[in-house]
Amino acid sequence: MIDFCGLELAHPVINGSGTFDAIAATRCFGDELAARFPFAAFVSKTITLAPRQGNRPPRLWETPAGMINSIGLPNRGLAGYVESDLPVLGRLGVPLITNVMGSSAAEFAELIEALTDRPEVAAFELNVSCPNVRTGLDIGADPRELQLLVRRIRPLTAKPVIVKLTPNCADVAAAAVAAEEAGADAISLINTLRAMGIGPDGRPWLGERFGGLSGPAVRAVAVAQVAAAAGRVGVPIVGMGGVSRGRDAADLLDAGATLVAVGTENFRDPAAGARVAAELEGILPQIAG
Ligand code: RRO
Repeated sequence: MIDFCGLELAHPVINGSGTFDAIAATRCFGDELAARFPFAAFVSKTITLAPRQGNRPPRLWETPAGMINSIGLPNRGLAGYVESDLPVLGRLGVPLITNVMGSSAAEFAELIEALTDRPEVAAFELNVSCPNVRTGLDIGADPRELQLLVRRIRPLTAKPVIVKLTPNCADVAAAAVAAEEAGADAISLINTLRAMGIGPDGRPWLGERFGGLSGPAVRAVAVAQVAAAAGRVGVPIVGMGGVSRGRDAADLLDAGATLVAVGTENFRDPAAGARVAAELEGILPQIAG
């Protein structure tokens, strides 16, 4: 068992927000999913106060060893999450980490206040790093703004608050320090790297032109940023970015992470979380428990 901010986890592998549709998987596999759930905790996809349709298509572009997404936060909004998603996500058999995003500190606060007493929610992850929408984008890139946000949110819940940092900033370690000083219980990184794909006609392929790059292409960036953050903060770190094998997870743990999240690989192999955890146990038996 691993203690992560007071949550007891069976192993150190969780999912990256928005990369595993546990609701669709429950529809397909029913109770069997919870019996063989691939992650030690489940991070829900980002929710916002109001429902959102997401970005205009195309939303995905494949690169060598990576993927650029410009999904744009489609979600049912807070009310839809509480009514439709929470009853399902609360029965996965692992702690639920709810990922939230607002375009202002007040919006983040409203989301946390509405959800903090829900028994299904074990912890929160603040998405201050989505490179695909205009509002709220730069909070995570500016340590002072990030600190103001986390200071505002911290007193609103007794549950752990994880701050998911953006790699698209001058100094990720400074952002990590700001989050820790403001009371974050943990940080997670990296979100996707701002990127653009040019289509066969010579124009940007994605409907919103820019997107976020993930997958093995970003793995070395993730290792470097986790190491930089780990050198400056004492709170636990959830490391992610291009993890597709146990070896990749071990590298992030060696760089200073406490947990590792699998993201893009889940689209290729929905059982990747369990596989990476099993491979990791062969590499670092003392950690993978
Ligand atoms: O929805 C998205 O397009 C998105 C989000 Br919220 C995020 O945090 N990271 C990303 O790559 N895409």
